[in-house]
Amino acid sequence: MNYTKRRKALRQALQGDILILSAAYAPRNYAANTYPFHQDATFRYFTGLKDPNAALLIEDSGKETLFVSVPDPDDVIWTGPVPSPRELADRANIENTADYADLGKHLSLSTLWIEPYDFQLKLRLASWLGLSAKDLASHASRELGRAIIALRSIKDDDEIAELDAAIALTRRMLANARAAIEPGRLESDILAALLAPAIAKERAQAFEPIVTTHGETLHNESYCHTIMPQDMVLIDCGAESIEGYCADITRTFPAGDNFTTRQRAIYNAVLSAQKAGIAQTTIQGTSQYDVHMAACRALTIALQEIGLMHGDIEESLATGAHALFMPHGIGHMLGLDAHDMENFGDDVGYAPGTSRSTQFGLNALRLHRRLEPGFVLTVEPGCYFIPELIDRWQATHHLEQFINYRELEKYRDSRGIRIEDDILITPSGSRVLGPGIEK
Ligand SMILES: [Mn+2]
Repeated sequence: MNYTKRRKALRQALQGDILILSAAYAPRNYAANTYPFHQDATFRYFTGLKDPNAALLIEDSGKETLFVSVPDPDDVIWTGPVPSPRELADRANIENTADYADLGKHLSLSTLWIEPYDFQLKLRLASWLGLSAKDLASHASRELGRAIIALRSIKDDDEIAELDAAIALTRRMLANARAAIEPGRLESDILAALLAPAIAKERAQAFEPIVTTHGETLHNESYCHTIMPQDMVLIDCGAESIEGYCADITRTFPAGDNFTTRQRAIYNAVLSAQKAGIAQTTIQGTSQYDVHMAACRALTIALQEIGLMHGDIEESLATGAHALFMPHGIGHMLGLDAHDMENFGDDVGYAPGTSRSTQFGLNALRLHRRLEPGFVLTVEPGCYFIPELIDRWQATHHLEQFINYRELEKYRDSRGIRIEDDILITPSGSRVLGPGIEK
């Protein structure tokens, strides 16, 4: 990774001194017992460093300084030898070093920075600048955020190689998990099988994996259910590469040898939506909104064939009736974060002058804008049967001109299916990243 080139590009995009903070340790129950440390993706993007309590200051003159905490000599008994500030700066090819404790003296109200999402860092930054934490948002530099987004959105060949490697490892995780699926086992048994190939390679997870027989709960974080013969197991997971790039893949497997007839019909509906979405990404100049709608159109057509929906397809799409079955967006950016750069809010996914729809379903579309070569994004349609949501819509006959509630009664316990792959936009179309994962 060419960190020097990235920093130069950032400096040339803006005028003023630029501050970029590393992440800090987050305490679990007291300061020295911490959650696993995870570096801030923007700091890592510009330095490659994985160390906490550091900061990069790029001055308008071009002078670059790495601020690092100077360790207490007695820390060596707990941590072993740690690299010196000079060694860290050399790794990132940064000329100057300074003590992190002095950082505040080098900042002014004209320094450009992005608002931290970590409350510890919010408080530190506020005290350095003489602001209150609640006033940080109004002083943060949206231009700096946009300049960072512009750089991080376009993945170069080194980054794509990392993403391919992360997906290759994720493929092995999914194969290991799939082989472990068997009625009578717990979801947590499958989680253990899923994680083993990554742990053996000392690789972190991009996010807490979802391993569930209740795929209709979109961010299900429990692993307590026993797998029953007619269940499906939905696994949404992603390993990190050595340099911290994230995979994000979802597959849904039958608990037994085969899906039931109804499960197969729904699976094929989701697969047709994913194929339509991926096909849309190959069209030059398309937007992720178009990808979303292409997938929703295919899903609506398939659900009409099953008998769960009816009525005019385009009218149905315009009202968002399909969101009863797919209440989320088609996908998001992927990179050093699984939801890449989402700490910058909708500046990542929405072009200036556009904003999120308020329609149920479309309001969850994180990425909307025109797709450009170098973008990496997910295409992850799903079909879910959320009994509480079905009941709520049915009680008011909501959009019944497009939804066949009587037929839906037979499917209400069908739970959820999602299929997700990671896509690179290329100058001539798009490519599904990774070695190909069976679906
Ligand atoms: Mn995803």
